[in-house]
Amino acid sequence: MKVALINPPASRIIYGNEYKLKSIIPCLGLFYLQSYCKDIADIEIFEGEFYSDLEHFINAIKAFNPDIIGITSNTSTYPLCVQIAESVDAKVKAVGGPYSSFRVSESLETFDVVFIGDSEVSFRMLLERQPLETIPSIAFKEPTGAVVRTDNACLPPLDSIPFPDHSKIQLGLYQASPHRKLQEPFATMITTRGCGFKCSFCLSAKGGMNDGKYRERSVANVVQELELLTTEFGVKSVQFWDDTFTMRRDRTKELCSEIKKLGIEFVCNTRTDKIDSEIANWLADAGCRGVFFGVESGDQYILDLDMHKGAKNEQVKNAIEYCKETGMWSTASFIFGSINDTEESIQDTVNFAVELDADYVLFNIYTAHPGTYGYMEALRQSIIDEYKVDLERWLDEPVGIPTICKNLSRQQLHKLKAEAYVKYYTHRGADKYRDIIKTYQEEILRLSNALA
Ligand code: B12
Ligand code: SF4
Repeated sequence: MKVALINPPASRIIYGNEYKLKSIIPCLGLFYLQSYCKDIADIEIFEGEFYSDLEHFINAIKAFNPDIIGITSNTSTYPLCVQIAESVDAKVKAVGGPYSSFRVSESLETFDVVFIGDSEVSFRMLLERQPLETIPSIAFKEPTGAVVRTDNACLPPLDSIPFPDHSKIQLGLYQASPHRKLQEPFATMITTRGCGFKCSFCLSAKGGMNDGKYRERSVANVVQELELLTTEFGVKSVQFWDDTFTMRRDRTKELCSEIKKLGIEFVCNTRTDKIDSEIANWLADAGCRGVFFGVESGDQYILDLDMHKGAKNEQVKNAIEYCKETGMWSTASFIFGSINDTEESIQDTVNFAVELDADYVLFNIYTAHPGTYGYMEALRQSIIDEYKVDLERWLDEPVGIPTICKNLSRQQLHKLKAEAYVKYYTHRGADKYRDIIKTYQEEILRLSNALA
Protein backbone atom coordinates (compact mmCIF):
# COMPACT_ATOMS: atom_id res chain seq x y z
CA MET A 1 0.00 0.00 0.00
CA LYS A 2 1.44 3.37 -1.03
CA VAL A 3 0.77 6.39 1.14
CA ALA A 4 1.69 9.98 0.26
CA LEU A 5 1.91 12.31 3.26
CA ILE A 6 1.82 15.86 2.01
CA ASN A 7 2.90 19.24 3.40
CA PRO A 8 1.61 21.95 1.01
CA PRO A 9 4.01 24.79 0.14
CA ALA A 10 3.18 27.64 2.50
CA SER A 11 5.79 30.34 2.20
CA ARG A 12 4.63 31.92 -1.05
CA ILE A 13 1.08 32.11 0.23
CA ILE A 14 2.09 33.73 3.44
CA TYR A 15 4.87 35.97 2.28
CA GLY A 16 4.11 36.52 -1.44
CA ASN A 17 6.03 35.66 -4.59
CA GLU A 18 8.97 37.92 -3.85
CA TYR A 19 9.66 36.10 -0.63
CA LYS A 20 13.02 34.39 -0.73
CA LEU A 21 12.64 31.25 1.28
CA LYS A 22 14.92 31.50 4.25
CA SER A 23 14.10 28.35 6.18
CA ILE A 24 12.58 24.97 5.43
CA ILE A 25 11.62 23.06 8.54
CA PRO A 26 10.78 19.34 8.48
CA CYS A 27 7.09 18.79 9.14
CA LEU A 28 7.51 16.68 12.29
CA GLY A 29 3.83 15.73 12.47
CA LEU A 30 4.08 13.88 9.15
CA PHE A 31 7.42 12.32 10.07
CA TYR A 32 5.91 10.97 13.27
CA LEU A 33 2.97 9.47 11.35
CA GLN A 34 5.44 7.86 8.98
CA SER A 35 7.63 6.39 11.72
CA TYR A 36 4.60 5.03 13.58
CA CYS A 37 3.25 3.25 10.49
CA LYS A 38 6.31 2.47 8.37
CA ASP A 39 6.13 -1.29 8.98
CA ILE A 40 2.69 -1.59 7.37
CA ALA A 41 2.88 0.72 4.35
CA ASP A 42 5.24 2.34 1.85
CA ILE A 43 5.01 5.93 3.08
CA GLU A 44 6.59 8.84 1.24
CA ILE A 45 6.63 12.44 2.54
CA PHE A 46 6.13 15.20 -0.03
CA GLU A 47 7.45 18.60 1.06
CA GLY A 48 5.96 21.45 -0.94
CA GLU A 49 8.78 23.88 -0.22
CA PHE A 50 11.19 21.70 -2.24
CA TYR A 51 9.32 22.36 -5.49
CA SER A 52 9.44 25.41 -7.76
CA ASP A 53 5.66 25.55 -8.12
CA LEU A 54 2.45 23.75 -7.29
CA GLU A 55 2.25 22.00 -10.67
CA HIS A 56 5.63 20.28 -10.22
CA PHE A 57 4.66 19.37 -6.68
CA ILE A 58 1.36 17.79 -7.74
CA ASN A 59 3.07 15.95 -10.60
CA ALA A 60 5.58 14.43 -8.19
CA ILE A 61 2.76 13.17 -5.96
CA LYS A 62 0.90 11.75 -8.99
CA ALA A 63 4.06 9.99 -10.20
CA PHE A 64 4.22 8.15 -6.85
CA ASN A 65 0.73 6.82 -7.61
CA PRO A 66 -0.50 6.66 -4.01
CA ASP A 67 -3.38 4.53 -2.75
CA ILE A 68 -3.91 6.93 0.14
CA ILE A 69 -3.05 10.61 0.44
CA GLY A 70 -2.84 12.36 3.79
CA ILE A 71 -2.44 16.13 3.82
CA THR A 72 -1.50 18.29 6.79
CA SER A 73 -3.50 21.48 7.03
CA ASN A 74 -3.22 24.81 8.75
CA THR A 75 -5.29 27.92 8.27
CA SER A 76 -3.09 29.47 5.63
CA THR A 77 -2.58 26.33 3.59
CA TYR A 78 -6.10 24.90 3.64
CA PRO A 79 -7.07 26.13 0.14
CA LEU A 80 -3.93 24.43 -1.19
CA CYS A 81 -4.86 21.21 0.61
CA VAL A 82 -8.13 21.25 -1.31
CA GLN A 83 -6.41 22.03 -4.62
CA ILE A 84 -3.93 19.18 -4.15
CA ALA A 85 -6.63 16.70 -3.04
CA GLU A 86 -8.74 17.55 -6.08
CA SER A 87 -5.79 17.08 -8.46
CA VAL A 88 -4.52 13.72 -7.22
CA ASP A 89 -6.36 10.39 -7.58
CA ALA A 90 -6.34 8.12 -4.54
CA LYS A 91 -8.66 5.55 -2.99
CA VAL A 92 -8.70 7.42 0.31
CA LYS A 93 -8.10 11.12 0.84
CA ALA A 94 -7.33 12.09 4.43
CA VAL A 95 -6.58 15.38 6.10
CA GLY A 96 -5.34 16.31 9.58
CA GLY A 97 -3.52 19.05 11.45
CA PRO A 98 -4.47 22.30 13.17
CA TYR A 99 -7.04 23.65 10.66
CA SER A 100 -9.05 20.55 9.75
CA SER A 101 -9.19 19.40 13.36
CA PHE A 102 -11.53 22.35 14.01
CA ARG A 103 -13.18 22.51 10.57
CA VAL A 104 -14.60 19.05 10.24
CA SER A 105 -17.66 19.77 8.08
CA GLU A 106 -15.76 21.99 5.68
CA SER A 107 -12.99 19.37 5.39
CA LEU A 108 -15.49 16.61 4.65
CA GLU A 109 -16.60 18.55 1.55
CA THR A 110 -13.27 17.46 0.00
CA PHE A 111 -11.81 14.66 2.10
CA ASP A 112 -13.04 11.16 3.02
CA VAL A 113 -11.61 11.20 6.54
CA VAL A 114 -10.63 14.01 8.91
CA PHE A 115 -8.14 13.29 11.71
CA ILE A 116 -8.63 15.38 14.82
CA GLY A 117 -5.59 16.14 16.99
CA ASP A 118 -2.61 13.81 17.40
CA SER A 119 -3.16 10.89 15.08
CA GLU A 120 -0.37 8.31 15.18
CA VAL A 121 -2.68 5.62 16.59
CA SER A 122 -5.74 6.43 14.49
CA PHE A 123 -3.82 6.81 11.22
CA ARG A 124 -2.25 3.40 11.78
CA MET A 125 -5.71 1.95 12.31
CA LEU A 126 -6.84 3.44 9.00
CA LEU A 127 -3.86 1.85 7.21
CA GLU A 128 -4.73 -1.45 8.93
CA ARG A 129 -8.16 -1.10 7.29
CA GLN A 130 -10.00 -1.16 10.60
CA PRO A 131 -13.67 -0.09 10.34
CA LEU A 132 -13.87 3.72 10.41
CA GLU A 133 -16.35 3.79 13.29
CA THR A 134 -13.81 1.99 15.51
CA ILE A 135 -11.02 4.50 14.84
CA PRO A 136 -10.79 7.19 17.53
CA SER A 137 -10.72 10.96 16.93
CA ILE A 138 -11.75 10.99 13.30
CA ALA A 139 -14.73 12.22 11.30
CA PHE A 140 -16.23 10.82 8.12
CA LYS A 141 -19.51 10.82 6.21
CA GLU A 142 -21.90 7.89 6.18
CA PRO A 143 -23.45 6.97 2.80
CA THR A 144 -26.53 8.91 3.95
CA GLY A 145 -24.37 12.02 4.21
CA ALA A 146 -24.56 12.12 8.01
CA VAL A 147 -21.30 13.16 9.65
CA VAL A 148 -19.85 10.69 12.19
CA ARG A 149 -17.39 11.99 14.77
CA THR A 150 -15.78 9.16 16.76
CA ASP A 151 -14.73 9.40 20.41
CA ASN A 152 -11.44 10.96 21.41
CA ALA A 153 -8.39 8.76 21.50
CA CYS A 154 -6.44 8.25 24.64
CA LEU A 155 -3.11 9.69 23.56
CA PRO A 156 -0.19 7.24 23.55
CA PRO A 157 2.77 7.88 25.87
CA LEU A 158 5.22 9.92 23.80
CA ASP A 159 8.10 7.51 24.52
CA SER A 160 6.15 4.79 22.71
CA ILE A 161 6.24 6.71 19.41
CA PRO A 162 9.35 5.90 17.34
CA PHE A 163 11.64 8.81 16.43
CA PRO A 164 11.11 10.48 13.08
CA ASP A 165 13.14 8.65 10.45
CA HIS A 166 16.07 11.06 10.30
CA SER A 167 17.61 9.27 7.32
CA LYS A 168 14.52 10.36 5.39
CA ILE A 169 14.71 13.92 6.60
CA GLN A 170 17.45 14.41 3.99
CA LEU A 171 19.78 16.43 6.12
CA GLY A 172 21.06 19.31 4.07
CA LEU A 173 17.85 19.96 2.15
CA TYR A 174 16.17 21.54 5.14
CA GLN A 175 17.56 24.75 6.55
CA ALA A 176 17.14 26.62 9.82
CA SER A 177 16.31 30.34 9.88
CA PRO A 178 19.64 32.12 9.32
CA HIS A 179 19.06 34.48 12.24
CA ARG A 180 19.07 31.53 14.61
CA LYS A 181 22.75 31.11 13.65
CA LEU A 182 22.67 27.36 14.07
CA GLN A 183 25.66 25.29 13.03
CA GLU A 184 25.07 22.87 10.13
CA PRO A 185 23.98 20.15 10.00
CA PHE A 186 21.02 21.04 12.12
CA ALA A 187 18.00 18.99 13.14
CA THR A 188 14.61 19.74 14.64
CA MET A 189 13.04 17.90 17.53
CA ILE A 190 10.08 18.15 19.85
CA THR A 191 10.41 16.77 23.39
CA THR A 192 6.96 17.67 24.73
CA ARG A 193 3.56 18.24 23.17
CA GLY A 194 0.88 20.72 24.17
CA CYS A 195 1.13 23.50 26.69
CA GLY A 196 -2.16 24.03 28.47
CA PHE A 197 -1.89 27.73 29.31
CA LYS A 198 -4.84 29.78 28.16
CA CYS A 199 -3.47 32.16 25.50
CA SER A 200 -6.44 33.20 23.40
CA PHE A 201 -4.69 33.02 20.00
CA CYS A 202 -2.92 29.68 20.40
CA LEU A 203 -3.91 26.15 19.51
CA SER A 204 -1.60 24.63 22.10
CA ALA A 205 -3.74 26.27 24.78
CA LYS A 206 -6.42 24.55 26.83
CA GLY A 207 -9.36 23.87 24.52
CA GLY A 208 -7.09 23.65 21.45
CA MET A 209 -5.36 20.63 19.88
CA ASN A 210 -5.68 17.65 22.23
CA ASP A 211 -7.22 20.14 24.65
CA GLY A 212 -3.72 21.60 25.05
CA LYS A 213 -2.74 18.65 27.23
CA TYR A 214 0.94 18.97 28.16
CA ARG A 215 2.83 15.70 27.67
CA GLU A 216 6.51 14.91 28.02
CA ARG A 217 9.00 12.50 26.59
CA SER A 218 11.37 11.13 29.23
CA VAL A 219 14.81 12.70 29.35
CA ALA A 220 16.33 9.29 28.52
CA ASN A 221 14.20 9.03 25.39
CA VAL A 222 15.18 12.55 24.26
CA VAL A 223 18.87 11.84 24.88
CA GLN A 224 18.63 8.63 22.83
CA GLU A 225 17.38 10.63 19.84
CA LEU A 226 20.03 13.30 20.34
CA GLU A 227 22.75 10.64 20.46
CA LEU A 228 21.44 9.13 17.25
CA LEU A 229 21.48 12.54 15.59
CA THR A 230 25.03 13.35 16.67
CA THR A 231 26.63 9.95 16.07
CA GLU A 232 24.85 8.82 12.89
CA PHE A 233 24.16 12.14 11.23
CA GLY A 234 26.87 14.43 12.62
CA VAL A 235 24.25 16.91 13.79
CA LYS A 236 25.82 19.93 15.47
CA SER A 237 22.76 21.90 16.45
CA VAL A 238 19.11 21.34 17.27
CA GLN A 239 16.05 23.53 17.08
CA PHE A 240 13.59 22.37 19.75
CA TRP A 241 10.00 23.10 18.74
CA ASP A 242 8.44 22.47 22.16
CA ASP A 243 5.88 25.14 22.95
CA THR A 244 7.32 25.68 26.41
CA PHE A 245 10.71 23.97 26.61
CA THR A 246 11.33 24.88 30.26
CA MET A 247 7.84 24.01 31.49
CA ARG A 248 9.08 21.90 34.40
CA ARG A 249 12.09 23.05 36.33
CA ASP A 250 13.41 19.60 37.40
CA ARG A 251 13.11 18.18 33.91
CA THR A 252 14.83 21.25 32.44
CA LYS A 253 17.73 20.85 34.84
CA GLU A 254 18.12 17.16 34.07
CA LEU A 255 17.74 17.62 30.32
CA CYS A 256 20.28 20.45 30.25
CA SER A 257 22.87 18.47 32.14
CA GLU A 258 22.45 15.59 29.63
CA ILE A 259 22.57 17.86 26.58
CA LYS A 260 25.77 19.45 27.87
CA LYS A 261 27.54 16.10 27.63
CA LEU A 262 26.76 15.91 23.90
CA GLY A 263 28.47 19.20 23.07
CA ILE A 264 25.80 20.48 20.71
CA GLU A 265 24.16 23.88 20.28
CA PHE A 266 20.44 24.42 20.49
CA VAL A 267 17.65 26.99 20.51
CA CYS A 268 14.22 26.76 22.10
CA ASN A 269 10.95 28.54 22.86
CA THR A 270 9.50 29.24 26.27
CA ARG A 271 7.33 31.55 28.35
CA THR A 272 8.79 34.56 30.11
CA ASP A 273 7.46 33.30 33.44
CA LYS A 274 9.13 29.92 32.91
CA ILE A 275 12.69 31.21 33.07
CA ASP A 276 14.78 32.67 35.87
CA SER A 277 18.48 33.31 36.22
CA GLU A 278 19.19 29.73 37.33
CA ILE A 279 17.28 28.20 34.40
CA ALA A 280 18.97 30.64 31.99
CA ASN A 281 22.34 29.50 33.31
CA TRP A 282 21.45 25.81 32.87
CA LEU A 283 20.35 26.50 29.30
CA ALA A 284 23.39 28.57 28.34
CA ASP A 285 25.76 26.13 30.00
CA ALA A 286 24.19 23.25 28.06
CA GLY A 287 24.79 25.00 24.70
CA CYS A 288 21.60 27.01 24.26
CA ARG A 289 22.31 29.92 21.90
CA GLY A 290 18.95 31.65 22.01
CA VAL A 291 15.41 31.67 23.32
CA PHE A 292 12.18 32.72 21.61
CA PHE A 293 9.52 34.32 23.84
CA GLY A 294 5.92 35.11 23.00
CA VAL A 295 5.52 38.51 24.69
CA GLU A 296 2.39 39.53 22.72
CA SER A 297 1.60 42.98 24.17
CA GLY A 298 3.30 45.67 26.21
CA ASP A 299 -0.07 46.78 27.54
CA GLN A 300 -0.83 44.70 30.64
CA TYR A 301 -4.59 45.28 30.24
CA ILE A 302 -4.59 43.84 26.69
CA LEU A 303 -2.25 41.06 27.80
CA ASP A 304 -4.73 40.01 30.48
CA LEU A 305 -8.07 40.89 28.89
CA ASP A 306 -7.50 39.82 25.26
CA MET A 307 -4.49 37.54 25.22
CA HIS A 308 -5.06 35.65 28.51
CA LYS A 309 -1.30 35.34 28.65
CA GLY A 310 -0.99 35.02 32.41
CA ALA A 311 2.47 36.64 32.46
CA LYS A 312 3.46 40.05 33.77
CA ASN A 313 5.48 42.60 31.83
CA GLU A 314 7.95 42.71 34.71
CA GLN A 315 8.64 39.00 34.08
CA VAL A 316 9.19 39.78 30.40
CA LYS A 317 11.87 42.36 31.23
CA ASN A 318 13.59 39.88 33.55
CA ALA A 319 13.48 37.08 30.97
CA ILE A 320 15.23 39.20 28.32
CA GLU A 321 17.74 40.33 30.94
CA TYR A 322 18.57 36.72 31.94
CA CYS A 323 19.33 35.96 28.28
CA LYS A 324 21.60 38.99 27.99
CA GLU A 325 23.43 38.05 31.20
CA THR A 326 24.09 34.51 30.01
CA GLY A 327 25.01 35.47 26.43
CA MET A 328 21.99 33.90 24.73
CA TRP A 329 20.12 35.89 22.08
CA SER A 330 16.46 36.52 22.68
CA THR A 331 13.52 37.01 20.33
CA ALA A 332 10.43 38.85 21.55
CA SER A 333 7.32 38.20 19.50
CA PHE A 334 4.32 40.57 19.63
CA ILE A 335 0.77 40.45 18.30
CA PHE A 336 -1.16 43.53 17.12
CA GLY A 337 -4.91 43.61 16.68
CA SER A 338 -6.55 41.57 19.42
CA ILE A 339 -10.20 42.42 20.00
CA ASN A 340 -9.67 45.52 22.17
CA ASP A 341 -6.26 46.67 20.90
CA THR A 342 -6.09 50.37 20.05
CA GLU A 343 -3.54 52.60 18.39
CA GLU A 344 -2.46 53.68 21.91
CA SER A 345 -2.04 50.14 23.26
CA ILE A 346 -0.05 49.23 20.15
CA GLN A 347 2.19 52.29 20.61
CA ASP A 348 2.72 51.16 24.22
CA THR A 349 3.66 47.73 22.91
CA VAL A 350 6.19 49.20 20.47
CA ASN A 351 7.70 51.38 23.20
CA PHE A 352 7.91 48.32 25.40
CA ALA A 353 9.64 46.37 22.60
CA VAL A 354 12.21 49.14 22.23
CA GLU A 355 12.72 49.31 25.97
CA LEU A 356 13.22 45.52 26.16
CA ASP A 357 15.91 45.67 23.51
CA ALA A 358 15.73 41.96 22.68
CA ASP A 359 18.06 40.89 19.86
CA TYR A 360 15.15 40.16 17.53
CA VAL A 361 11.50 41.14 17.44
CA LEU A 362 8.52 39.91 15.49
CA PHE A 363 5.41 42.04 15.08
CA ASN A 364 2.50 39.87 13.94
CA ILE A 365 -1.15 40.55 13.24
CA TYR A 366 -3.64 38.57 15.31
CA THR A 367 -5.13 35.66 13.38
CA ALA A 368 -8.16 34.07 14.97
CA HIS A 369 -7.55 30.42 14.10
CA PRO A 370 -10.54 28.08 14.39
CA GLY A 371 -10.20 26.15 17.64
CA THR A 372 -8.82 29.07 19.62
CA TYR A 373 -10.58 31.02 22.35
CA GLY A 374 -10.03 34.26 20.38
CA TYR A 375 -11.92 32.82 17.42
CA MET A 376 -14.86 31.73 19.57
CA GLU A 377 -14.94 35.10 21.32
CA ALA A 378 -14.90 37.02 18.03
CA LEU A 379 -17.81 34.87 16.80
CA ARG A 380 -19.66 35.37 20.09
CA GLN A 381 -19.29 39.12 19.85
CA SER A 382 -20.33 38.97 16.15
CA ILE A 383 -17.07 40.63 15.09
CA ILE A 384 -16.53 37.93 12.46
CA ASP A 385 -18.56 35.16 10.87
CA GLU A 386 -17.25 31.64 10.37
CA TYR A 387 -14.78 32.42 7.63
CA LYS A 388 -13.38 30.42 4.75
CA VAL A 389 -9.80 31.16 3.84
CA ASP A 390 -9.86 33.01 0.54
CA LEU A 391 -6.73 32.13 -1.41
CA GLU A 392 -7.34 34.73 -4.12
CA ARG A 393 -7.60 37.55 -1.63
CA TRP A 394 -4.71 36.14 0.39
CA LEU A 395 -2.43 36.27 -2.63
CA ASP A 396 -3.48 39.88 -3.30
CA GLU A 397 -2.40 41.21 0.07
CA PRO A 398 -2.51 38.82 3.00
CA VAL A 399 -6.16 39.38 3.84
CA GLY A 400 -7.67 35.93 3.40
CA ILE A 401 -8.71 35.91 7.04
CA PRO A 402 -10.75 38.63 8.77
CA THR A 403 -9.16 40.60 11.58
CA ILE A 404 -10.97 40.67 14.91
CA CYS A 405 -9.84 44.07 16.18
CA LYS A 406 -12.83 46.28 17.01
CA ASN A 407 -10.85 49.51 16.69
CA LEU A 408 -8.46 49.10 13.76
CA SER A 409 -8.75 47.85 10.17
CA ARG A 410 -6.29 45.36 8.70
CA GLN A 411 -4.60 48.12 6.69
CA GLN A 412 -4.23 50.27 9.78
CA LEU A 413 -2.70 47.28 11.57
CA HIS A 414 -0.28 46.70 8.69
CA LYS A 415 0.74 50.34 8.82
CA LEU A 416 1.27 50.20 12.58
CA LYS A 417 3.32 47.04 12.06
CA ALA A 418 5.57 48.70 9.46
CA GLU A 419 5.97 51.74 11.75
CA ALA A 420 6.86 49.44 14.64
CA TYR A 421 9.67 47.83 12.62
CA VAL A 422 11.00 51.27 11.59
CA LYS A 423 11.07 52.38 15.21
CA TYR A 424 12.65 49.16 16.45
CA TYR A 425 15.36 49.01 13.75
CA THR A 426 16.12 52.73 14.07
CA HIS A 427 16.65 52.10 17.76
CA ARG A 428 18.91 49.11 17.01
CA GLY A 429 21.04 51.12 14.58
CA ALA A 430 19.78 53.37 11.77
CA ASP A 431 22.94 52.79 9.70
CA LYS A 432 23.17 49.07 10.21
CA TYR A 433 19.52 48.52 9.26
CA ARG A 434 19.27 51.23 6.56
CA ASP A 435 17.89 48.92 3.84
CA ILE A 436 15.28 47.22 5.98
CA ILE A 437 14.14 50.60 7.39
CA LYS A 438 13.79 51.94 3.83
CA THR A 439 11.63 48.97 2.83
CA TYR A 440 9.28 49.53 5.76
CA GLN A 441 9.15 53.29 5.08
CA GLU A 442 8.00 52.56 1.52
CA GLU A 443 5.38 50.22 2.92
CA ILE A 444 4.15 52.97 5.28
CA LEU A 445 3.87 55.38 2.35
CA ARG A 446 1.92 52.84 0.28
CA LEU A 447 -0.46 52.10 3.16
CA SER A 448 -0.88 55.79 4.00
CA ASN A 449 -1.93 56.46 0.40
CA ALA A 450 -4.31 53.51 0.46
CA LEU A 451 -5.83 54.72 3.72
CA ALA A 452 -6.15 58.38 2.62
C1 B12 B 1 7.26 23.97 14.07
C2 B12 B 1 6.14 24.93 13.77
C3 B12 B 1 6.27 25.73 12.63
C4 B12 B 1 7.48 25.64 11.70
C5 B12 B 1 7.42 24.45 10.78
C6 B12 B 1 6.09 23.99 10.33
C7 B12 B 1 6.17 22.61 9.75
N1 B12 B 1 6.65 22.45 8.55
O1 B12 B 1 5.80 21.68 10.43
C8 B12 B 1 7.45 27.02 10.99
C9 B12 B 1 8.35 27.97 11.74
C10 B12 B 1 7.87 27.02 9.53
C11 B12 B 1 6.00 27.41 11.21
C12 B12 B 1 5.38 28.36 10.46
C13 B12 B 1 4.07 28.77 10.67
N2 B12 B 1 3.29 28.42 11.69
CO1 B12 B 1 3.74 27.06 12.96
N3 B12 B 1 4.05 25.85 14.35
C14 B12 B 1 5.01 25.03 14.61
C15 B12 B 1 4.75 24.31 15.96
C16 B12 B 1 5.45 25.11 17.05
C17 B12 B 1 5.14 22.86 16.08
C18 B12 B 1 4.59 21.94 14.97
C19 B12 B 1 4.93 20.52 15.31
O2 B12 B 1 5.93 19.99 14.84
N4 B12 B 1 4.14 19.88 16.19
C20 B12 B 1 4.36 18.53 16.64
C21 B12 B 1 3.61 17.51 15.77
C22 B12 B 1 3.86 16.12 16.28
O3 B12 B 1 2.23 17.79 15.89
P1 B12 B 1 1.31 18.22 14.64
O4 B12 B 1 2.10 18.97 13.65
O5 B12 B 1 0.10 18.85 15.16
O6 B12 B 1 0.94 16.81 13.95
C23 B12 B 1 0.10 15.85 14.58
C24 B12 B 1 -1.43 16.08 14.37
O7 B12 B 1 -1.78 17.41 14.07
C25 B12 B 1 -1.83 15.14 13.28
N5 B12 B 1 -1.67 15.55 11.88
C26 B12 B 1 -1.09 16.62 11.35
N6 B12 B 1 -1.16 16.59 10.01
C27 B12 B 1 -1.80 15.46 9.67
C28 B12 B 1 -2.12 14.93 8.43
C29 B12 B 1 -2.78 13.69 8.38
C30 B12 B 1 -3.11 13.10 7.05
C31 B12 B 1 -3.10 13.00 9.57
C32 B12 B 1 -3.74 11.67 9.51
C33 B12 B 1 -2.79 13.56 10.82
C34 B12 B 1 -2.13 14.76 10.85
O8 B12 B 1 -0.96 14.03 13.52
C35 B12 B 1 0.34 14.53 13.87
C36 B12 B 1 1.03 13.52 14.77
O9 B12 B 1 0.30 13.32 15.95
C37 B12 B 1 3.18 24.46 16.05
C38 B12 B 1 2.62 24.43 17.45
C39 B12 B 1 2.50 23.00 17.94
N7 B12 B 1 2.87 22.81 19.14
O10 B12 B 1 2.11 22.07 17.22
C40 B12 B 1 2.95 25.78 15.32
C41 B12 B 1 1.65 25.98 14.52
C42 B12 B 1 1.39 24.74 13.71
N8 B12 B 1 2.00 27.07 13.62
C43 B12 B 1 1.05 27.91 13.45
C44 B12 B 1 1.12 29.06 12.60
C45 B12 B 1 -0.01 30.04 12.69
C46 B12 B 1 2.19 29.24 11.74
C47 B12 B 1 2.39 30.37 10.71
C48 B12 B 1 1.14 30.84 9.98
C49 B12 B 1 3.07 31.53 11.41
C50 B12 B 1 3.35 32.70 10.48
N9 B12 B 1 2.58 33.76 10.59
O11 B12 B 1 4.24 32.64 9.68
C51 B12 B 1 3.37 29.70 9.75
C52 B12 B 1 2.60 28.89 8.70
C53 B12 B 1 3.40 27.77 8.09
C54 B12 B 1 2.58 26.91 7.19
N10 B12 B 1 3.10 25.74 6.86
O12 B12 B 1 1.49 27.23 6.81
C55 B12 B 1 -0.19 27.51 14.21
C56 B12 B 1 -1.21 26.90 13.24
C57 B12 B 1 -2.62 27.35 13.49
C58 B12 B 1 -3.46 27.13 12.28
N11 B12 B 1 -4.69 26.69 12.46
O13 B12 B 1 -3.05 27.36 11.17
C59 B12 B 1 0.39 26.53 15.28
C60 B12 B 1 -0.57 25.43 15.71
C61 B12 B 1 0.79 27.39 16.50
C62 B12 B 1 -0.39 28.14 17.10
N12 B12 B 1 -0.43 29.42 16.99
O14 B12 B 1 -1.28 27.64 17.67
N13 B12 B 1 5.43 26.72 12.23
S1 SF4 C 1 2.26 29.79 26.54
FE1 SF4 C 1 2.75 29.75 24.36
S2 SF4 C 1 2.33 27.67 23.68
FE2 SF4 C 1 1.36 27.92 25.70
S3 SF4 C 1 -0.75 28.47 25.27
FE3 SF4 C 1 0.40 30.39 25.48
S4 SF4 C 1 1.14 30.94 23.42
FE4 SF4 C 1 0.45 28.79 23.38
